[in-house]
Amino acid sequence: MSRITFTMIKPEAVEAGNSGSILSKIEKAGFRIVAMKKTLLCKEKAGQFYAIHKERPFYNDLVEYMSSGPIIAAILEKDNAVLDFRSLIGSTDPSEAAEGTIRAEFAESKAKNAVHGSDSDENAMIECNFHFDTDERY
Ligand code: 3AN
Repeated sequence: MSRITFTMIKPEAVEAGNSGSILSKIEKAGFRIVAMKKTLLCKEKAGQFYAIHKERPFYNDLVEYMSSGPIIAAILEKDNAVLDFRSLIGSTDPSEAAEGTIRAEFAESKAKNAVHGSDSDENAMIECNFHFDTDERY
């Protein structure tokens, strides 16, 4: 089991000024920030990142949304990182997210759901490498 996962704080949460509170929750839950940057994804890059969802009906809206404003991308480290981070963020749909989770507190909707979290060790590696070079990791 890998100790690494990847997250993005999504545009609506950055715009609302919730980045600090979200990062605080992440650190308090025992994750170490290995690499982090605030960046604006162009449509092409957002499209590549979510290529796995290309056939889903919400793909175009998702790409539009994720390129609509700055995001914060980060690599996180902890034992059992992928699963523990999925528990910390809660369900994709915030109305189903458990109390105390990041999405329950900060997500606006299923589309604007505050944070991304990798869904497997394999995808975590792909997503970390998509956003960061190895010399950016401490
Ligand atoms: P999660 O982010 O919980 O892993 P996925 O992988 O199913 O969820 O979806 C990726 C992203 O696509 C979500 N974070 C959300 O922004 C968007 N999304 C997923 N399902 C929907 C939906 N039914 N309508 C609109 N956007 C969606």
